[in-house]
Amino acid sequence: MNINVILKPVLLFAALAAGSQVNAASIGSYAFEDNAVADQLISGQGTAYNGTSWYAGNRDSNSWLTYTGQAWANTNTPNDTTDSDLSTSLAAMQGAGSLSLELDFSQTFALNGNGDDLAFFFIWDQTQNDATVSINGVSQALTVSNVFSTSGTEQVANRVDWDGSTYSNVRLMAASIDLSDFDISLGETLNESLFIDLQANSTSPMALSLTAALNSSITSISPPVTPVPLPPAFLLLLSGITGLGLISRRKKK
Ligand SMILES: [Ca+2]
Repeated sequence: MNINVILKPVLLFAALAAGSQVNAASIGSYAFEDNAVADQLISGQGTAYNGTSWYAGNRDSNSWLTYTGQAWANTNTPNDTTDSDLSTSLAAMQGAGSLSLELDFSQTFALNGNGDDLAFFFIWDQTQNDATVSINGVSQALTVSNVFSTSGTEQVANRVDWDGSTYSNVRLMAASIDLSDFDISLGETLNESLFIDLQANSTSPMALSLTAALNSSITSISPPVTPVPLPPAFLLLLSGITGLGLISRRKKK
């Protein structure tokens, strides 16, 4: 049992509730600012399960439905992947098709710093499942592995409610990416949402519980703007306008 992971969701939530106060947080060997959690689910496509309820996302209508046991009904956007709690998640289930989630950060900007920049945390065994991240029009399959502390202790998720039971020591896995692989320059912030596609190829749910920016900035940093040379046609037009001006001035005389 790992106390760090048990306490971490509580500590994260406390920092988020405090607002502007920014402190360092960590999950195993992954370190990030407390407010650097993707806290917005912009849209979703496909069927999701959170251990208790089923949801269906429709990106075109930017809406979510939930299953009442008899029919699908409108619902608010589920927040299981956008809270700061590792024990809650949205999952793609075997046979239910792929689940695509569009995520964003509202309190910070993910920054392309040195090394990996974004970490995705999953619960349950993901060794047979697939996840693909798309940013800036570039897609990359995630390589997911167990999470360890800096001293080498394997981390787990606790208090996971699933199918009517509460589980401890649930396998915690993570994958990280470098924004340089997505055509984002070093020192540049991510100024758009990111997409993650989840596919369960096994009976183990492909369950995303939390996304963190390992490098972040409270202000948007754009790459330096290089001057655009004027096209030759525009220069010709400009000289034509100047010429007309000269003619009209001559006519007035
Ligand atoms: Ca990087």
